[in-house]
Amino acid sequence: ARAPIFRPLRTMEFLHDAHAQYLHKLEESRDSFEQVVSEHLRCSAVYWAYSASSILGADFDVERAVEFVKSCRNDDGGYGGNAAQDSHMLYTLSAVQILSLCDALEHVDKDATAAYIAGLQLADGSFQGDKWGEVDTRFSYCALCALAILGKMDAVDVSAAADFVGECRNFDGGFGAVPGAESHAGQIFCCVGALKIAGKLEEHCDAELLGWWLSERQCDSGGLNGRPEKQADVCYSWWILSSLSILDKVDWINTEKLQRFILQCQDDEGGGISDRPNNVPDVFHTFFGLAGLDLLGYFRTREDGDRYHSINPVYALPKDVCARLGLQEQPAGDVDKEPTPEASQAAEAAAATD
Ligand code: GRG
Repeated sequence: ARAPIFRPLRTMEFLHDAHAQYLHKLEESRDSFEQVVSEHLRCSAVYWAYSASSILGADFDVERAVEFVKSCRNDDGGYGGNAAQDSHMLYTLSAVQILSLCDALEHVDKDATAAYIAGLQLADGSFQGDKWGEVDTRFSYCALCALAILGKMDAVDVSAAADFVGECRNFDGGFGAVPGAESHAGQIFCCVGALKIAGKLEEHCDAELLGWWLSERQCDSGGLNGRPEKQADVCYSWWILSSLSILDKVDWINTEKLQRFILQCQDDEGGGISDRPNNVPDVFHTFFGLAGLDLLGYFRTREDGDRYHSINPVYALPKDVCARLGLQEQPAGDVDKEPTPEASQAAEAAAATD
């Protein structure tokens, strides 16, 4: 008999132990295909793996993580994606996040790292990713998030940073990478997060219109896409749910359908979560799938709910780590409540003007 083209529908059980083992194996198998192709961004991969482990309440090798981050540090105060690589804003945030997870921020020279970040801010408030000059709202988020964690927000012009992010807002309520660029869910997370950290969310964001745009991203499969007419992908469970969570509008999507979609993306053989059902898992989607389930309140409904660590939607770090750092707690978001009549009306009005 011929092998079936598609595997039967995967289990709806949450595979805690398989995921913990998958993440543990990643730590051990440095020469696997996945590890080799992600060598250049290893600092971020380590952040995804360790924050995923934290959500699961699984152990990771703190000493090894700290040594690795130290090896990525450059004399300019920034961090590269791996040892002997140029500094970049993306990896500087990942480095600071890993050290936060390890409770080892004393290994950062806070003044030097803040100066590196401040040196990448331009006169219009935007941030370059590195000395080569690309500007993108991802880097605005990375800059403000890292500085908030380090307690060094005063190193940059926060108000100008927020004004630049505001310039990237579009007619549909979403945000893009630069002024005039298409709205994209990944950039929206960065912009909403940056504005929240800057304390300027209300000034630069139309929460009702953006809530409508974000909730329109749910596809028939229950998964979320990153912009109209694109495929659903587990990573948007994070980029969109974190934004909805900051706006306190998680209940504007069908949370049960999204939960089912994420559970279907689990690999029931080797653990880990993939972008779509039946695809190969990777560490990026494993972290964002677990973080998405957490923001949906899924772990709180489980009998073993106490072992999980809830994630903060702004700083993308466990809430207990944020509390330890004195970072502001975000509203939990009541995922069971119905949208208020005012919220539904506003969303309908916004849809009518599209
Ligand atoms: C600490 C969580 C955290 C993030 C740091 C790097 C960063 C800040 C944010 C990245 C935000 C972003 C732009 C995410 C999108 C990533 C992604 C899946 C891009 C794919 O884009 P396309 O055009 O995919 O290939 P679509 O889904 O539009 O077809």
